[in-house]
Formats: sequence, C-alpha cells, structure tokens
Amino acid sequence: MTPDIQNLVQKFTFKGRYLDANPYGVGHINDTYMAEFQINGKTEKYILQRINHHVFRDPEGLMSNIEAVTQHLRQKIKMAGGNPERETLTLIPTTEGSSYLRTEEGDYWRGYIFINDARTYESVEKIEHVYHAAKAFGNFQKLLIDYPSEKIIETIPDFHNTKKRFDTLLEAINTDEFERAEKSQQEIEFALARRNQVSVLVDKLQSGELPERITHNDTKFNNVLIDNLSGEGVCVIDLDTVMPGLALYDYGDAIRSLANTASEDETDLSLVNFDLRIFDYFTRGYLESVGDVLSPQELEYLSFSAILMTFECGVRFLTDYLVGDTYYKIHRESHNLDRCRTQFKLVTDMEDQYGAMQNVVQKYC
Ligand code: ADP
Ligand code: GN1
Ligand code: MG
Repeated sequence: MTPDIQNLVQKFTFKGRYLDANPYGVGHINDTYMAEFQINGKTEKYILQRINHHVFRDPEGLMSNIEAVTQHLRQKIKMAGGNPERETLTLIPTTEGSSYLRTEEGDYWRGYIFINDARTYESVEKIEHVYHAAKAFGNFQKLLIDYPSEKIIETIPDFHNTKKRFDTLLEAINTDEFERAEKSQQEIEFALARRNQVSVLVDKLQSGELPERITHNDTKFNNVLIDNLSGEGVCVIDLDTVMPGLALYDYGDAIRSLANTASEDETDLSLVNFDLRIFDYFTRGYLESVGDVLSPQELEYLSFSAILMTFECGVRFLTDYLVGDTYYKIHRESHNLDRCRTQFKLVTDMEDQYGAMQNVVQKYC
C-alpha cells in the first residue's frame, strides 16, 4: 500500500512546509523516502523510513539501540572536533517527542536529517572511495569500542551465525515447498561442499579466541556516505543491525560487497570477478584505522572472513529463494537465485586467490 506521506510528515518535527517525497535508495529491507520541505525560500531535505518489522521483530528495541548508539557517536565526534550532524545519523523526533512513529496500521516510521553533499554508491567508481569507505567503517568500530554491549539488544538474533544460517538452508532444501531445489541444484551442491567451514568463526567467538565487539554487521558499500568533494567517508548509515559481533563480520561483509566487479544481481557471471586491487585498497584503509586494536587472531582470519561472509550471504539468498522470497525485496523471478550465484562465484574466485589475499593482509599488518 502506498503510504500517505503527506499525513505522516505532519507527525514529525520536520522544519518547513512539506513539498514532496520520493522513494530513495535501493536497500533490500526498509522503505526509504527523501522528503522535501520549503523553509525561508530554501529546500530542506529529510530521510523518512519505514522499518521492516517482519525482519526487525522488535522495532522499539531497535530504535532504542539507534538512539543510544547515535548519542554515543555524537559525543565522541564532538570531542574530536567533528560535526555530529554530518558524521552520524540524527533522528528527528515526532511531535510527541518519540524517536519513531507507530501508525494505526502497525507500521513504524522514523525521520533523519538528510546528509547533503555526499552520496552512496552501489559499486566502485573511484578506487580511492574504497580506501575511504574502509577508514569510515574501521573508525565506526573504533568509536564503539568502549560501548557497553549490555545496553544493546540483538535486533536480529544470530544474524551472522553462519552455522545457523546453513542449518536454515538445510531445512529449506528438505522442505522445498516451492519445488525450486531442482533449479538450484548446482548452488545447493556448492553450499553443501563447504559445510565444514560454517562453524569456524562462531566457534572461535564462543571459545573467546576471537573477541566480541560492537559491530555494524551490514557494511555494504551503499551504507557509507561518501563526500562529493573530498571523496572521503562522511558517515556510516543503516544502523539497524548494530549489535555485538565480530570485527571480521564487518570487514568480510564489506569485501563481499565492494570487491565485486559487477553488481550483486548480475546474471552474466563472466562479469562477476573478485577484484584483488579493491581488496588491497580496503584492507589498507581498514587496517590504518583499526589495525592497532585488532588481535593477531583477528588479523589471521581477515581473508577467511571475506570468503565466509560472502558464502553466508549466498546461503541466505539461496534460502530465501527456496522458501519463496519472503525476506529480501525482489524485482524479478529468480532474483534471489541470481544474487546467490554472484556470491558463490565470488567465493570461488576468493578461494582461488586466497594466497594473494593473505599477502595483501601481511603487507599492511
Ligand atoms: P536500507 O536499510 O533499506 O538499506 P538505508 O538506511 O541504507 O536503508 O537507506 C537507503 C539509502 O538512503 C542509503 O543507501 C543512502 O543512499 C540514503 N540515505 C539513508 N540515510 C541517509 C541520510 N541520513 N542522509 C542522506 N542519505 C541517506
Ligand atoms: C540487506 O538492508 P540492506 O540492503 O543494507 C541485509 C544484509 C545483506 C544485504 C545483501 C537486515 O542489507 O544483511 O548482506 O541485504 N540486511 C538485513 O545485499 O538482513
Ligand atoms: Mg542500506
């Protein structure tokens, strides 16, 4: 159902006279709009977002995470002499003083200051952006290093528990409710052949060999705003999945999304290749910003985490395909299968180039 934005915006403390709103961005989960207002002859923009409450089962808890985390970041940014309204997200309260609006239909909406003169990218256009995105994600992790994890709720439990993701895939294969297993037989075999890897990181987290940190958990390239002039990373956005996790989840997932020579849903797999140069630029930026706090074990598993996070993402797309596309937005039939195929192609490439990846990591350690 098309939301009545005109009515919704009245419930927030946006400044100015409402002009217009349009869908914005290409996220797979939430519905994002850019709303424009007129004030003193100028146009002021805001982000208005409907939280997907089928995916995020506790939107109230999620919003209290975002309030607390952005407040923490704001303080740190101020202390460092930065501009908090540009370097982190700023929620716009509702007229009743809440950080979100719950509508009669049961939807949850929130508003943010729109960060101007910066934009997100779906794929790499300039190699320097990779370095700067890495610094932004690394710095984000560093700013949260002293954040008390007991203050955070898990907005999606076991989000990067690859073992559980894999078990869910096995269930979907067994049930095969939509009779799609046959069409995805090759991908299923690909996944099954790697079952011995799915527990590696979760086991090390559980044993304490890898430290738990507060992490972003969705470090896609389009979740960092890049300054239009300087090309630097301005702000890490999309904070719904900020939760306790492994630094390796953020590093690995960023490589998954960045070091792909094609888009995530490219159907011509000959165009989908792992780009070692992008891996190099990202690793340099990431280790420059956060390398000094990572343990030797974390450094050792950087390359592996890129492979595992890419595999996990492919497993999730494949599972969603098999269960009838209930999680990710799709725009065509087999969209999730196409997405799974690109991820598995990248996994193959990374497995082949593992030695070269480790050399890059060594170079910057
Ligand atoms: P999703 O969870 O659906 O991925 P995001 O929070 O990432 O949603 O927002 C979608 C897109 O909207 C982003 O990729 C970015 O381009 C844009 N965006 C989000 N928040 C802001 C903001 N505060 N200022 C400017 N652009 C934003
Ligand atoms: C989703 O919301 P978005 O588009 O930033 C997903 C990520 C996946 C990604 C794959 C909450 O991210 O975990 O890696 O799609 N987010 C959630 O593109 O599941
Ligand atoms: Mg996003």
